[in-house]
Amino acid sequence: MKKALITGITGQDGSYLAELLLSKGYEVHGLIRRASTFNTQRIEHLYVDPHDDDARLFLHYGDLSDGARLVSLLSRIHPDEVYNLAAQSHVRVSFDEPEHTGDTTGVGSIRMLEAVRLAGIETRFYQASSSEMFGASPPPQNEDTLFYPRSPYGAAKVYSYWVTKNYREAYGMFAVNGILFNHESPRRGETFVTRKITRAAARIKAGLENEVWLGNLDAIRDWGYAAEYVEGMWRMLQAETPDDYVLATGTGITVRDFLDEAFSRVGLDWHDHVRFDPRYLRPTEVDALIGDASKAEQKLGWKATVDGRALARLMVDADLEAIGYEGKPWHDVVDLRSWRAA
Ligand code: NAP
Ligand code: G4F
Repeated sequence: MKKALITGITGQDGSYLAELLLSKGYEVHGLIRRASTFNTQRIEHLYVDPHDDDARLFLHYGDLSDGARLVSLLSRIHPDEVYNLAAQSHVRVSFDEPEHTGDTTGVGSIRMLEAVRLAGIETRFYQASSSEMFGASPPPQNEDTLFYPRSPYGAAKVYSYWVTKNYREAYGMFAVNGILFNHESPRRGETFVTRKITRAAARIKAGLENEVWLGNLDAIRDWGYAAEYVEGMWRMLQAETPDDYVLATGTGITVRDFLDEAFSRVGLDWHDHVRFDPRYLRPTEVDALIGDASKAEQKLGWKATVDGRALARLMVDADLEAIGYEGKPWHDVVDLRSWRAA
């Protein structure tokens, strides 16, 4: 049985990846942070009491800021594959907490790589690199595009990208960078723009609220479906040789287009509900990210099938369901409030 260690297992991607690896028969180990409240909601459905004989998911307390703990865990677990997904992953927040972002999203990656080296284990290493590294470089962006990060988050990811490549070259480690463009899902954190929009569309439709405050609507993003992207991560670690790959849909739409699609799904006009708050602007913005994933298609046989508009519909439906609506098309429900009261 293959063993994998996932950092960031409680996050959006970590939960889908854990699901995928368990379905492939792996024993999965996850690093989780100690918190005063439960932070494992996204993986609750996968959890089996570790005392049970058939348990294959094991969680360990740890933090990317604690290098010694990472060494001891890696020495003990001896994973065949390590997926380093943990990070302070919010771009806007990285302007508020630049030092913390550098410590986790940047230096955290070299702590993981160094832990693999010091533990003296043979393992394949995946680094969650990001299209934010391209920043101001115009689209389409691929593996050869110049990095020009526009945030402390983007700069920290560039550092992680290069140390991953360096450990591959310096120590012959099977270490790869997955340069992933934005990918979303019903499990997306509620403060990223897609989820903020789909959640608001559902709640406004249900009469639970009436407006949502947003920042820049002109930014273009290449939004794909997270459940498909974790398959690409896994394929990168199954390749014969280590290499870096872009994963993207190849189609970019604006935040405004995403709003249109999400609100139309529930028969609303977003102009009636969206308000502008400059708090959500970034000191420097990334105007347009549209990826060219042809290398991943050719070498890994990976291709995205869900684009940004389909994703908006899928996420709105899931958010309707989350507030009590049970899966019929939205137009079957004339007024969710009366439906809920019934
Ligand atoms: P996410 O939902 O924000 O999850 C981040 C995960 O990292 C959570 O499990 C979080 O734990 C954990 N974490 C944060 N700081 C940590 C620390 N100091 N030590 C240990 N764990 C820590 O992010 P995601 O969307 O799944 O993204 C996964 C990775 O891919 C991230 O590295 C992100 O930067 C990168 N990425 C994401 C996208 C995207 O569009 N989603 C695109 C490109 C790259 P808690 O649950 O306790 O907070
Ligand atoms: O949803 P976002 O916060 O995602 P962003 O900044 O593109 O970063 C995400 O994708 C990266 C890959 O390119 C990941 F590496 C990173 O970890 C993260 O997952 O913002 C998308 C766009 C931005 O242009 C932002 O200015 O939406 C714009 N936006 C407009 N109003 C907003 C809002 N973003 C947020 N979060 N909240 C708003 O109210």
